[in-house]
Amino acid sequence: MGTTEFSVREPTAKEPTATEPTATELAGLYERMLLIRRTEERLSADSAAGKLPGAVHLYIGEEAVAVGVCAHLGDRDYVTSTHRGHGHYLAKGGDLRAMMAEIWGKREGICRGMGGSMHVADLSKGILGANGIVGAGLAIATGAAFGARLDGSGHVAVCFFGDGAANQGVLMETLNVSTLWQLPVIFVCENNMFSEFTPSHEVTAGRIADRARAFAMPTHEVDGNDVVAVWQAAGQAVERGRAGGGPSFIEARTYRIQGHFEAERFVLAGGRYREDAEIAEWRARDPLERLRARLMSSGELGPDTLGALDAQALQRVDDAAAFAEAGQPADPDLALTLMFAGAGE
Ligand SMILES: Cc1ncc(C[n+]2csc(CCOP(=O)(O)OP(=O)(O)O)c2C)c(N)n1
Repeated sequence: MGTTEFSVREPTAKEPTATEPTATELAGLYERMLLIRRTEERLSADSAAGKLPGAVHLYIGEEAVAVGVCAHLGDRDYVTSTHRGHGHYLAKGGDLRAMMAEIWGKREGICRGMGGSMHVADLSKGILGANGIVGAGLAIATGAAFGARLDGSGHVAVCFFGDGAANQGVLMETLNVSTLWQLPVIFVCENNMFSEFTPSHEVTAGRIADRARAFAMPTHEVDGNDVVAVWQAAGQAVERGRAGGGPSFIEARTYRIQGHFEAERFVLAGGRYREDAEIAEWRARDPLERLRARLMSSGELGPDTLGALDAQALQRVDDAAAFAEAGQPADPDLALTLMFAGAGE
């Protein structure tokens, strides 16, 4: 131990401790969650109206995870996302208009309309991309953290991934190498209890967080619908990563309120994979409503301010949707040129 450049983590006496968000921070968390929620409600409606060119996987009900984590990140920190990536992109500060245009397949999109919903990315904001390959972000984030470690920049990389992705072999590889090399990566497992139409308990053995514990990695298991709990765990993990304390693992238990993707009913053809009562139970734990109730009861934000924030979010979403609808269709000639780094610039 200690003979290589990258030493194995020794627990230190100075582990980060959880703090409480200020009233301003809480309001910021609420505003960001609200924007994601209203954006995706609009996408759901536009998908049902047949306006969107492809499938959209919505994050409704899971917003507290992305927002609670990304509140601690700056533009030079990295995130990798999943096929359910709009919330991560917006929580990390991605441009709403450019994301909407991307989902609509327009040239004005953040990837010129060539990527669509499952590939929203903005490298200038450290958003390394949503990804249709389940589990792919694990290795990408670990590589980004390796770069940050070599640069000594103090930046961290966050990998958001699902409980389904937690069953990919690459999780073991990245837990191993990030521990061995003490990389500033934060693994955030969004355990929403389903992998497509299969309940987690049918395909996942043991507790997911225990996989990280096997590497003696600092691990947090949190209520993913409680943005403050997520914010606190992420704050500790980010602080640890920036200070050279190596990787952390957060398992956030949450639930996706919408289907695996919008219009899934056409695939299911009348088949069912979850009960209405279960969805209702989770609706009652809606992370946005919980934060709203907390802000109201503590008197931190009154009904007028909350109403104004709602109107503002809706206005931003309307503006972005109009921008996307009025955009130019993506240029098919870019399909080959954009295959290669540096091409098409
Ligand atoms: C490597 C790979 N295997 C399978 C799929 C098909 N697939 C798409 S989404 C998904 C479920 C992923 O579940 P989870 O990681 O829990 O994410 P969630 O959809 O619940 O957010 C699967 C199996 C894929 N896209 N990539």
